[in-house]
Amino acid sequence: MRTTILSSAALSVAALTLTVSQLAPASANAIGVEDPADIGHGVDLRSVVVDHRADNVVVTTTHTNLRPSFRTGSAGAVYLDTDESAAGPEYVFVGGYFDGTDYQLLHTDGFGHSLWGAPVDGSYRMRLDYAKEQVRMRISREAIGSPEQVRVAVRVSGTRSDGTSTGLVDWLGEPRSFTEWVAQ
Ligand SMILES: [Ca+2]
Ligand SMILES: [Ca+2]
Repeated sequence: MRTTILSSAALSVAALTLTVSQLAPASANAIGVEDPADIGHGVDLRSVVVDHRADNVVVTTTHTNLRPSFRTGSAGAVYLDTDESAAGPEYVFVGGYFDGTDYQLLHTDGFGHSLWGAPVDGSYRMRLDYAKEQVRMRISREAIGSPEQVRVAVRVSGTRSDGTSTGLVDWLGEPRSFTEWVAQ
């Protein structure tokens, strides 16, 4: 069982979610985006906060009923777009969202498994918080080329209790759509 200690930073992100989803200025260094309850599974994506800090990009996703059981099959991919001049995402943070799974930050040449490339050599981490039903990813800016701005596209998926998973995919907004750019 993984234990997560809530930091004051995590709490401030929660507070930030409210603030930025109400204001959302174009030049924000943090944004919050909401998604409806729409897939009838615990991994159902409800909001994403992107916080572009001096040293790290922190992405926090909140879900309907995130649970530790492997039977949930809950997993996700956060695509990071760091270069406006090159179409599509340059990196993808992939991870399992149930207890005992792993995660990895990869180079990518676009959306979809077949385009995923080598692991990124740099500092990053993912924490699961079942009490808050949140997944928090911290990525060193240096690990992703110290971009001036980033935006993300988020895809989560799960498995039903009968083992099937057809249709249990939830994108933030439209499939393969990005958030607004978030400047540092
Ligand atoms: Ca949703
Ligand atoms: Ca790009």
